[in-house]
Amino acid sequence: MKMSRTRAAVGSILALALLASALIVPNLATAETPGAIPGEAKTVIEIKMEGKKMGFFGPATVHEGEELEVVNDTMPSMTGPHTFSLVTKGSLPKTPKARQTCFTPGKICMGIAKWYGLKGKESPKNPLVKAGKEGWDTMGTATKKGDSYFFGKKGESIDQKVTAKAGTTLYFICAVHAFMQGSIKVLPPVVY
Ligand SMILES: [Cu+2]
Repeated sequence: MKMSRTRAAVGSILALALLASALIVPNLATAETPGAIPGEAKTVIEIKMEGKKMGFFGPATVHEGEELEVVNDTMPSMTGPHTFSLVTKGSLPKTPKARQTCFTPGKICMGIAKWYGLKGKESPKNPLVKAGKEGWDTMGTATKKGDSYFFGKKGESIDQKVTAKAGTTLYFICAVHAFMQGSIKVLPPVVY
């Protein structure tokens, strides 16, 4: 009697273990980056004020396949909204004059508004513009869509995988504040 009860207990533990693995395996199978454990590593870029300087603050590098989160820590009623928009290096306005005229026809800030299907500085209905593959990978120009997110609220964040190839440097800008610019270099994927 005692023996059979133990066997039954072992059997049910095995059944639970099998059930647990059945529940876990499909998640691993759908992971986009083989070798990377989803949720294991996350890189964060913050939109915030440091003293009087408003900008993007984050690390210089991120690994291919890693989650890259961008979070807005500013108050839109004070600063206005922001975008985190991937753009080609050549699209970035470099001089004060180029930044002042960024939101004019043919320039990148107005170009980003057009990615959203907007004519002016109104807020988009859908905050996310997807270009190329899923995740952060495509840098746009004044005439070609790139990946972008529009932040209309404090505390709002967007979290996507970096799908750009290792060796790429992703450049980004805020279409509302052309002086908000940055870049992050994509390193080879981490193998766990
Ligand atoms: Cu901004």
